Amino acid sequence: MSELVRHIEGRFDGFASNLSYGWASIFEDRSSRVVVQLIIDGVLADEQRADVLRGDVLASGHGDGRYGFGFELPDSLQDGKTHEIAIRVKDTGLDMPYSPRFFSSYLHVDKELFSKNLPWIDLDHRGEDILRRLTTKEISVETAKLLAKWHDDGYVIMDDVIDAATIKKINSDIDQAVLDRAHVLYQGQGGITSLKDLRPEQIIWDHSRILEFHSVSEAAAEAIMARPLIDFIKVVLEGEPVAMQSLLFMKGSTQRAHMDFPYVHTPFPAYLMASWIALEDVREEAGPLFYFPKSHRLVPKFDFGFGNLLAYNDGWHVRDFEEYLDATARRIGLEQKLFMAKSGQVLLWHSALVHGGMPRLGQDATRRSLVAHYSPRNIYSRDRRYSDREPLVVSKNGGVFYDFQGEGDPKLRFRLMK
Ligand SMILES: O=C(O)CCC(=O)C(=O)O
Ligand SMILES: [Fe+2]
Repeated sequence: MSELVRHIEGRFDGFASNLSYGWASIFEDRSSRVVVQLIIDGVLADEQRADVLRGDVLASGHGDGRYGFGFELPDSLQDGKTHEIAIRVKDTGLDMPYSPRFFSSYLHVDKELFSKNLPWIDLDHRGEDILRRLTTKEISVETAKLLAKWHDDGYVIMDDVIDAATIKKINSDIDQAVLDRAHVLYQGQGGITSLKDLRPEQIIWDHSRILEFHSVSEAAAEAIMARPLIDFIKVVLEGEPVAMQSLLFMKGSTQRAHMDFPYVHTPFPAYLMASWIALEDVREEAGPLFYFPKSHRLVPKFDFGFGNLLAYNDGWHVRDFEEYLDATARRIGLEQKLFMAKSGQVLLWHSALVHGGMPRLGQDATRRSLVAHYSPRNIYSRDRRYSDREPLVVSKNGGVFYDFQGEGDPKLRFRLMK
């Protein structure tokens, strides 16, 4: 038959839900049907005759219009990674127009999945568990107290875990990065760019942040990987912690009430924690961090649509989420607390703790802080920025982070490059 094939008409239209669909027909032989193949990440996965009636194809004058195909994509593609999907004509071995396309599965975590996958400390019987670990000397009295607080309130505050010299060095690294306009990721209103590509007047600290500063500043890495933080995270999450990202704020975020897990995606959202490290004393006019103790347990999770607790787009439902959280926390009667931190103090919070940044009273008031998110490495085994590659793992103090700027060259790590 291959000699007969002159022109294949049609296209790979795209995805509808988990179906990849399109149509294919032989221009010279409208009565024939074409066999098409589904190729996933370069590997033949399925084939079928393209013979489904497509009204639009018929209407546009192509034979009897029975040239449609639709492949169901396997569930294994729902893994949070991006997959290359091509449709190939079997006889010619040629890919259809608009191949390949890229299929990005959305992680879907519903209420049941969330509540069935809780770390031990979130379970009801935690009291006995803490006691048992204390008796077997697995944990110290100090850690037991922190764990009880974590279970009840969804946060802990740690003093004296990051020394003044480290904080001072982070601050001078920041000043130098800004002065030199080093290659440091800057996320502002217009998306993510590098400080080095901005003119000084374009660098503003309202509603903006620096990303992954721990990859270029060893002091920042030292802080987010401080031994007492990593030790505590390890006990809570029962695994080797990976610091998956860091955010550096120069001013109060003024971010409205939210939980972090809908935005920082992992398949097991309860296995996610954040640290907030004060890089200077927080003053009231700078818009302190606020949080609602116990909200991680007592505020029912918000449905972003189709039962998914994870958010995928900015927009109206994010506003609804924020309003819902604020209203619900208050309706339940939860107390709102402010973190009037001293430089070097750390607040760790549960991924479902409701928190945000208070409005700034003084527009110029700074409030430097460093935020990091952690997950167990066995759950978060790939760098979210390069999910198709083995991550570049840097070990520190019993935890790891995935290096960014080094890109395989450790000599470039912890350097502010222009
Ligand atoms: O520092 C703040 O105001 C809030 C930061 C925050 O919510 C976050 O980074 O997740
Ligand atoms: Fe947050």
